[in-house]
Amino acid sequence: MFNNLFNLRGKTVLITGSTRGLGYIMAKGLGSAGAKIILNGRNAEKLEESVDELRKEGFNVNGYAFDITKKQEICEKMSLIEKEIGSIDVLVNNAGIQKRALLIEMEESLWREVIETNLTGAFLVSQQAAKGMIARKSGKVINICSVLSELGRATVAPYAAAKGGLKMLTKNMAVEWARYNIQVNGIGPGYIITDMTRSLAENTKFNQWLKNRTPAHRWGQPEELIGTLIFLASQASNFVNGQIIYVDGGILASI
Ligand code: GCO
Repeated sequence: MFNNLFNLRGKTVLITGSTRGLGYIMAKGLGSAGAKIILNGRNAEKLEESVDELRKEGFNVNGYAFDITKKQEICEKMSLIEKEIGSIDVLVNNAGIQKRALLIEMEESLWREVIETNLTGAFLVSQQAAKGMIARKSGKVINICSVLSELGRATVAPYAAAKGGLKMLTKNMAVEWARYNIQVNGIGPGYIITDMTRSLAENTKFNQWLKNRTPAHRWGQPEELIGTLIFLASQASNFVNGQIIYVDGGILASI
């Protein structure tokens, strides 16, 4: 009765920002559960290299290059995906950037770029994907939030504001789309070793502070997000709506 709960065979999953980093590893995780993978990135050449790598590892994978902040590109490419590959069953809004500066001296362009990419991009891609999911009365949307959806840290205000907004966008998508059998949830990673955080991990002072601030007293590994991701992408979460699951080594449990 329960042996297919986490099985993604026959499901098509689009992960935005998956040419490398967390998105790439999440694509492999979902592929390992049987999903047909669609990678996304802005750079078509780098995307093709990532598609080739995963194909060599035996994954069923395709790549579609588009900028998640440009509605026209999103509409064109997602229509192409539905035509060439089929319906998108699961959307993972992972694409995001990090640009650090103190608020008092921050350029408006930096603020707008981070908000546009990390928050507005998720709205635009989800809006397009939801059209098909609503028509089919089935779908999953997983928004990659952050512990910074809940906490602030000096120099990352636009990132935290965007991830806080993404948490609330997750809840609003869930409220509006649950009636169409679309489950919208989020994952909130703690401090995980990725391209985005490597400079922090290599900074002795920050590294020691982070380990002391994390009850597990260590950084997380990208692979440690995969179990939660497969849960939220599978039928095991069919009655879970508007939840953010924090995979953070206990940071949010601790003062
Ligand atoms: C930072 C980090 C964080 C992490 C992650 C934590 O500067 O504090 O880049 O933003 O990337 O989001 O969940």
